[in-house]
This record gives sequence, C-alpha cells and structure tokens, in this order.
Amino acid sequence: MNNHLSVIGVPMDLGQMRRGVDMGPSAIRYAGMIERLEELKYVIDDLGDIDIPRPERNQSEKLDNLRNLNEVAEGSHRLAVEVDKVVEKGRFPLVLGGDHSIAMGTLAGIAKHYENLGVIWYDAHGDLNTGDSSPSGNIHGMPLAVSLGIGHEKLTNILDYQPKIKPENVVIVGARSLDEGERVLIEEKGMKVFTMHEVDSMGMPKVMEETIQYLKDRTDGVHLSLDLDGLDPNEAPGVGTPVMGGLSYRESHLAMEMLYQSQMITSAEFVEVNPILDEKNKTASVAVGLMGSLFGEKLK
Ligand code: B3U
Ligand code: MN
Ligand code: MN
Repeated sequence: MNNHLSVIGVPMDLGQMRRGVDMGPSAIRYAGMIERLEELKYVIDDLGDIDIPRPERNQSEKLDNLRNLNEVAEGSHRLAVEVDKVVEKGRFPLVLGGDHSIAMGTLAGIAKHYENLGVIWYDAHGDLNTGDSSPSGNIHGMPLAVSLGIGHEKLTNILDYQPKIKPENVVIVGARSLDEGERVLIEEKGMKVFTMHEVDSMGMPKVMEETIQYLKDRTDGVHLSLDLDGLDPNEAPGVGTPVMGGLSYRESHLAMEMLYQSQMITSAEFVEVNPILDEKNKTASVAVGLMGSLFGEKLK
C-alpha cells in the first residue's frame, strides 16, 4: 500500500437537509485519526479543509429537484482539483466528509488517472438517484449515478469529462434502502450489489472475497467510498439518514482488514459523520477505527 497519505477534509452539508455533517472532518480528526495512522508508519500530509461556498439564497432552494445545485457542484469541483493533484503526486487520497455528495468530486479527481477505476460503495443507500427519480431532491442521494454519467450536466461534467466510472466496475455493499428508480438502474446496468440479504445469507467473509475477486479481474485501482450509515445505527448513530438492520462494527472491521490484505485500495473517503447527531463522537471514533483496519492495524 502507498505509504504516503494526503488527507483532505470537506465540510459539506448542502447535499442534504440536516445541519452538522459539515463538522464531520473536525470530528474525525478530533477522534485521533492522524495519530492513529502515524502509528502505522504512514507519512501524512493533512491538507486541511476545502472551502465550501455558502448558498446565496434560501437553503432549501431547488433547481430541477436538486437542492443547492450550484454550491454542491462548485464545492465538488474544488475538491476534484485538489484530489487530482494528490494523485498526480503519487499519494493516496484520503477524503473526510461531509455528506456523500462530495464523492462526485473525489471520483472526478481520481478517475481520470485510471482506465478502469473500481469503486466499493459501502452504504445503506444506492446513491443512484437523479433529479427526476429522487424522492428528496438531496444530492447526497445521487453521487454514484452522477459518477456513472447520469444526472445533471453541472454534476456529471465536473473536470470536463464523463463518465468517471463504468457500472461494471462498481460493487455496492450493505444496501437496504433503495428507491424504485435506483432499483431500475441497478437492473438495467447489471450492477453488482450485496444487499443486507446477501450479507446475512453469505456472511461478510464471502461477500468481501467475491468483491475483491470481482474487482481484481477488471480494475486498475479501487476507490473505497464508505458512508457511515452503511453500519447499523446502534453502532454508528451520528448519521443523517440512519437505516435499521445495518452492517455491524465487527463485520465492517473484517471488511476493512480484508481490503488491507488485498492491497487493492488506492483511495478512500469516509462520509456522513454528523457530530451533532452523534453520541460522544462515537461515529467519528468508529470511522477512525475502520481506517485503522483499512490501513493495516493488527495485520501489519
Ligand atoms: N435514497 C434517498 C435517501 C438517501 C440517500 N442517501 C442518503 N439518504 N443518505 C434519497 O433521498 O435519495
Ligand atoms: Mn451515501
Ligand atoms: Mn447512505
């Protein structure tokens, strides 16, 4: 694994309605992230936080059922520019959210450096909505679709190219709240999804074995996009849209350890940590613990 990490915080909360997720990067740093990874002998540049534009008008202003479209697009563009530089320098980008809309920017910065970038989308949701299919108008429910080139041009065309990724190079893990339009897209594109049903019936070891094998054969780099709401809300309560019946802390650690062992992860982001909704920074601590496992704690 690349032992030089560049950390970028993204205090974005405009992709959804609940305040506080913009403090996610601070909460994760406060939970001891840098020290934890330094302990594992990584060299870390903390590049600080991206400057996120504030909406000029009412927060709930919606264009084409896309809340805060211009600000989210601009924030993601700024992130994409920084992530691009990090990859250019040969470093591992580690991005801290912020709501999940930031993944559009992260992927825009990374994917131009790969022919076949793989993505593991660890999440209770599919994030495959568009302005047309979204029940909420919240852009944090759209970044995977956007990265596939589906959605509003202002979002799909960040850094002037699209699509960022191919549907056959994506694996979704932990899904248990998929909207109708998302199901149709998954079916249409033949995307690989391990819902909670598969996790329950196959067990996490098999799910991750298959994920790793599947991506190994077809990709030249793999991005992990980990939404903390993929975990069960009992273990990660500090998220804006909790869904019962999620992945456990232990399953998630095992998944991260298996990814470390695979040595296939080339970039990662941890999103949706909301310290206002959290219990004593528990969710940020879980995020840091998972990073520890992803980067080789106990196995190194
Ligand atoms: N699918 C719903 C809910 C949702 C998506 N992502 C999160 N929540 N975190 C939507 O609004 O698109
Ligand atoms: Mn998400
Ligand atoms: Mn989610």
